[in-house]
Amino acid sequence: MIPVFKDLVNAIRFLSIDAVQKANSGHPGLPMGMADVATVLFKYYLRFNPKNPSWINRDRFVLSAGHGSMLLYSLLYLTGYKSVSIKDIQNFRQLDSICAGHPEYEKNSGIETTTGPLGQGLANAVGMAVAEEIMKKKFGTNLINHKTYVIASDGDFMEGISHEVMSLAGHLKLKNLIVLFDNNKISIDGATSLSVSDNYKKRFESYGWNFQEVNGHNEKQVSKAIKKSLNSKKPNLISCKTIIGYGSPNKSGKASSHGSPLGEKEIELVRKKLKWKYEPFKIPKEILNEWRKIGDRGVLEEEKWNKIFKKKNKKIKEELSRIVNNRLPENFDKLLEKQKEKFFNLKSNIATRQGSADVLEEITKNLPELVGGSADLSGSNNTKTNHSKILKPANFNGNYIHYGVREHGMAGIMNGMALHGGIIPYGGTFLIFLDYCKPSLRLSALMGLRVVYIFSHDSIGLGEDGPTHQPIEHLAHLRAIPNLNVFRPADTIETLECWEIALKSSTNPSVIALSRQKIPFVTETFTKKNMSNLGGYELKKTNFNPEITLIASGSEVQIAIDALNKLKEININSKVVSMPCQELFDKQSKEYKEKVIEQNSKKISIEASSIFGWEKYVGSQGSSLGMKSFGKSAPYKEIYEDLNLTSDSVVMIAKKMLGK
Ligand SMILES: Cc1ncc(C[n+]2csc(CCOP(=O)(O)OP(=O)(O)O)c2C)c(N)n1
Repeated sequence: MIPVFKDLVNAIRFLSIDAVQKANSGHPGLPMGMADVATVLFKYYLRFNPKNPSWINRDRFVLSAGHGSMLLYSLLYLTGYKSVSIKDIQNFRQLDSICAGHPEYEKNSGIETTTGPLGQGLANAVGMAVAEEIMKKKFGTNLINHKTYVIASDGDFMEGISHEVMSLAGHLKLKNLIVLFDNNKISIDGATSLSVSDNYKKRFESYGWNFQEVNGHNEKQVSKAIKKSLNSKKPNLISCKTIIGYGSPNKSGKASSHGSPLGEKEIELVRKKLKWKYEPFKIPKEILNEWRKIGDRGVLEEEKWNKIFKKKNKKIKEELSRIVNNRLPENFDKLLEKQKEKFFNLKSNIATRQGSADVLEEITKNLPELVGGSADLSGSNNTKTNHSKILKPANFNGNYIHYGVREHGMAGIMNGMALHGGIIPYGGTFLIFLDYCKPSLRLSALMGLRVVYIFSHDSIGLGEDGPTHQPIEHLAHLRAIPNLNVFRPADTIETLECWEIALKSSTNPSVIALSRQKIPFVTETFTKKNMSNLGGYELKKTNFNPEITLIASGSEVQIAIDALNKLKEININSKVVSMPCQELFDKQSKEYKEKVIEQNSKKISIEASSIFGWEKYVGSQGSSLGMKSFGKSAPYKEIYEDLNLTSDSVVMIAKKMLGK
């Protein structure tokens, strides 16, 4: 038997429907409908090496419509990735199988990103395409020059994030981005005409994209369209008209094939219709070999690339492997140390957003892999420095992105850049607008990506902009997300320390929450040690046996210090613990934690934010001073007074606690 194109395609279809049937859950419709398109892509165009899924110059393939995960797992198995075996496919959706319900990013596996929340993959792909262009500019077209392909579905384009990222991609002229749209006009509730009447051609063309439309079941048409995209000057969208659940006599073209097993009887009918006479999970040797040959092509591709790489000068080779392997420059620690000393000598009473700008001024000069940006708040977040060079349309010689007012897009794009490798993304907005980018931030944490979120204007301390702009529940919300460090530094020293930790955290994202208002310098003694790395530490105390432990973060550390001084005047001994990062403090030893938060003392936490979560430090006998309502519009000092977030309130609480 000599396999033909249709045999390769049907291998995907049957692996997918049989796996979904065995799991008794999953989405057969998309893999059945997009199997032709995916086969054209993998057979003729995609440059990838299953033997080395991390090859830096591979084409990226993103399945944005993550519910169609069996399409991806089938492709990985068929082309010979070690990460996905036939056993894994048989274990689709079972505990610890790499073939999870929706694709979950795993380094070196061929699963390039975690998808499932619609629209996210599209955003990641834009980030990957940006990263590719930036790295190409740095290392030259013969080292970095690849495409980013995406399969996206109706739902991806309904989501708001798609508008944000496609608009930016069009603006930037990301020509190496090719999106294959599974235009089957069906979603869960039924026909997409229930909710959409967009003119896709006009929509995408108005963003500055190339638009083509083809029959997604016609090999030649799909291939011709991809070929045409390869030489375009703009991002490309190929609308592939497909039939969801293709091949199913009773369910194709219907929402019923979208998200549940077809059923044994229907699968039998599909087998007959598509003339597939093989048992579930049995791919005939000839067909498997044909697929494996497609995978093997990539070995040669990478070998060719390796030869070019070897001929490059030492500096380029070392720099590329340094950034791809997440290593910071050798002199990096020294630079920070010097800056820390400078900050300590200056003792500046400045807003932490300004402190962050001072840190960035130094690191943007010395860390070429750092790519910053802001969602139209550059001057407020202080993310742009004298060494920031702006990325312009079709000109990627830079390290700073004006994302426009697109917080969600920014976060999804940052994930894509981090996933691509060779880039450390940071991006800014106000902490309140976490609400506008949280779905992507959650995925940064889930995937364990080094992405740095700069969230300034971190409390009622921002003042006059009022309650719409004053975050209340946001820190508690962030602290509830696993694998995320939430920093709220108290002065320039802590700000520098938090930045250092964020840049060195290669398996988790970081949020650095920064004040708008000026705050006093609070560090008492100079040490080279990164104290913020302990999460919380003793900053000041009046006696060896404090009766009160005051725990505060960020701008409220000063309130704690004032309270300590006032308590001293009335002969109450206390101590102040600065807690820039609860997550890191929680990781310390029991002894350390009990030493810092004196067990025999009464505890009070102070933070201009929801008190939710502080119970774990103050205990049932303690007290938390914070926000129980929304904020107010007024000069910030008046808001603090009005809401009793003052050192006098702390003193009153302390006295009451001690019965004095
Ligand atoms: C952000 C988000 N909202 C909702 C869902 C649940 N969901 C999964 S697929 C889907 C839509 C399916 O339609 P389409 O994208 O056209 O996929 P197809 O039916 O063609 O497979 C929805 C609403 C999701 N995965 N992500």
